[in-house]
Amino acid sequence: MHTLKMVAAALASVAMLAAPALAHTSVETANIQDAAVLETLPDAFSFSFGQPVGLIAFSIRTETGEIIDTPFQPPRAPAKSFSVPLPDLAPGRYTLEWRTLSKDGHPMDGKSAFELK
Ligand SMILES: [Cu+2]
Repeated sequence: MHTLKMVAAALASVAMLAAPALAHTSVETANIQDAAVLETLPDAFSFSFGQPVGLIAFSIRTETGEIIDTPFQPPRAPAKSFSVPLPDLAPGRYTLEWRTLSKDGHPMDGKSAFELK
């Protein structure tokens, strides 16, 4: 699978370049904050970073650890903001998980857990 190959490549690059995380950028804005309790799920998860990053993986995990399939294809081009369409979800607890690639080639994982009422 394409995404897995890219993640494997990213992991390999981390092993080779175990450098300090100085050039890294983190999430600046997100329309679903970590630990949010939502009455209504937005159509998309929109989030942005301080600098352009590559978004190389995105998934939605249920409380029991299952991955919910989405048609999302990570874009190839680096960008400062992303909008990932969300599927209809039943009430419950979920975690959005993503992996970005910073300019210096290091992958960074992020996540945002939320409860949908
Ligand atoms: Cu780095």
